[in-house]
Amino acid sequence: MQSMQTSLREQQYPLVRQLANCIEAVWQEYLDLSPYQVPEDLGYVEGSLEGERLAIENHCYQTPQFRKLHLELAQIGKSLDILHCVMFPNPDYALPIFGTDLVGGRSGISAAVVDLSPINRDRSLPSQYQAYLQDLPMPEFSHPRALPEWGDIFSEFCLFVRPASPAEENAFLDRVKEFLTLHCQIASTATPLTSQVEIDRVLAGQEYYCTKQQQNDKTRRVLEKSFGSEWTERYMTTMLFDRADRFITPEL
Ligand code: BLA
Repeated sequence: MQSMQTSLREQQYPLVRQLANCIEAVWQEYLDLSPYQVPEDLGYVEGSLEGERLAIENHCYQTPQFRKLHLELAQIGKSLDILHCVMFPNPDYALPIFGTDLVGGRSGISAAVVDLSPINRDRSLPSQYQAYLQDLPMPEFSHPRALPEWGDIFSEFCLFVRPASPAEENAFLDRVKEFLTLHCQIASTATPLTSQVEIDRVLAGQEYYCTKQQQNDKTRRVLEKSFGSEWTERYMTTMLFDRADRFITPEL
């Protein structure tokens, strides 16, 4: 099993592999990682209902601030490589949701997305994030892409492009590293909420994010082709975009 997992990453498009390595390195540098129990049958999955083989490997961790750090690598046939990553904060931390998605193959990456998505009602990022991000120079990309209709969850700093050259691929990688480093630094010194009302607001914000992401038909279609609609629904709602349990803080 382990060797299969290692070899999937080795076979993937260089930017997918580089981004996976970068994400894990930043996590290890800034966060206090512990294992996260992936449902037994979902750590490594392979399917092929019609057409090509789809292989998925999941790497998950948790930390004091994050209930789930999820890095997923997928490969469809020999041609399509996918990286998906979401960091779900614990509901007692009013932190945005870091997410990134890379979709591509032999001829290049067609979609590269990264964002720190706000979870509060007015859809703005905390001031620490704003202050840093608004001064960050924005690299030029020759092929920006338009967000889909469900994309109202993303912040004004969301980057969504088709990187058209090795230089643009590197610029995307640098951008993800900047977002991720900032996020891990802020998170590791954040203080937890103590008010149930505020915690409930975080939960509602995370739930809205998940509901919208579950509307991504492009993800759904790819998974349904290999695994069918029932499995896909379960995977999208339990593994990709699951809701946090509502926990009650002890009376203070
Ligand atoms: C797009 N995601 C896509 C596309 C595919 C997938 C095939 C279309 C690529 C293109 O338009 O060029 C497929 N993505 C997957 C699959 C998985 C996956 C199968 O993660 C997992 C197994 N998606 C996310 C996250 C973000 C995200 C965390 O999972 C952002 C933070 C965004 N993906 C995202 C967006 C699009 C996309 C915005 C474009 C959707 C569109 O144009 O309609």
